Amino acid sequence: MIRTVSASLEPIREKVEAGERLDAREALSLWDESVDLHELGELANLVRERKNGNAGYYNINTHLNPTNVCVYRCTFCAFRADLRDPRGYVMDDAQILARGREAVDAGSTEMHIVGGLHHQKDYDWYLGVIRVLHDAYPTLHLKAWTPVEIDWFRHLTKRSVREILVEMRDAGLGSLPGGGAEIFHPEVRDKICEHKADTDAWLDIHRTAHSLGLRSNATMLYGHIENAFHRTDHLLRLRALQDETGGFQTFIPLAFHPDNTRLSHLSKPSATMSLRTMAVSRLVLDNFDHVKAYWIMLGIGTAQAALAYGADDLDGTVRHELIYHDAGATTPEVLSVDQIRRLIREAGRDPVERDTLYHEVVRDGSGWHSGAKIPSGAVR
Ligand code: V47
Repeated sequence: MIRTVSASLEPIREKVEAGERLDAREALSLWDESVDLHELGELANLVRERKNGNAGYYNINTHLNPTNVCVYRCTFCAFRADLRDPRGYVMDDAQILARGREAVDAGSTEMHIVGGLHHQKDYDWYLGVIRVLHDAYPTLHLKAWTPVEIDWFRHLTKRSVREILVEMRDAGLGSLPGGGAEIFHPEVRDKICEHKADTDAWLDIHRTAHSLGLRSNATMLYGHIENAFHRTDHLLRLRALQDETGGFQTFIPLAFHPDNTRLSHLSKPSATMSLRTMAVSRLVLDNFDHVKAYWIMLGIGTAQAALAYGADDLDGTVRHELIYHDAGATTPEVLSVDQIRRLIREAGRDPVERDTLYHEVVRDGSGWHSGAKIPSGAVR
């Protein structure tokens, strides 16, 4: 793939309007600052609207990071701790169950579970996290473990990824979150997270999950040492896997937060960079139904604006998020349902509560159930 190219937006506009796929050269050209950001946003908005109408999705969710102790030292991570670091913690079953109770009482439909790879915890401890939560709270969808954890479990157990995923699924795993993708290109990956699951492992674990009927998300960490070529390469690798499996639900571009990391000398990406990333992602990932503006890391204002630059989802009300807050995010710890609905309405969209697998959530006083599957856009 060529590394730099600048282009007028006109031929791309024609292709997007005709529902045609952008090629690698066109995708790369969209990052050039000579391409007007707002025109780009308008095109991405057209795609968003075709796929999702005027809906602005959100869910009610809670995070659980059972430990921050991690064998890896990714340069961008402020959350991890060494084994003997006073900041290090490990939750026991009682604490995990208390978090589950709190989630259910708050009306959460989903628990997002990721954590460090603890030097002294075996695979059964991680399996137990899923099992105790699912046994106690069977209606809570457990969106847990990225390929980084699954690859670590493979290393610990010497068993196949398929076997591990089947066992996790049988214990209550509902789907996989999108983390651990960072930047796939080895020129960057080898510098920011050289030891953890490599690109082929990341993609292959999602491929295996999809073949088992587990849906998943995908992310891209941008705004650090990568460039337009690496971001384009990342999106194209995801698009190719989605062509093969159709198992991804949502793409989430993640803006790098430098505070308390080994990359703290970098500044965080600007709002315009975030909006461009959202728009380019929406235009290139023509086979993804959803693009998420994760308000925790974008900040509320940029996340609202992103709903006009290709994003159709704000993630959730979120409680107990640590990864971004440890890295300097100044967003609140939690939004109320009224607040998130108001943010979506202010941005001109109709708020729709969804579950993790994109069914509309129906609430009837005390409880909730999943209603109709949210239709996916037929037009690219
Ligand atoms: O993989 C870590 C990123 C990811 C920093 O699937 C950082 O619905 C910025 O994947 N600055 C974890 N980013 C979070 C994640 C996620 C978030 C929301 C929704 C979903 C979903 C998934 O956070 C990591 C890494 O790429 N990250 N540290 C940092 N300092």
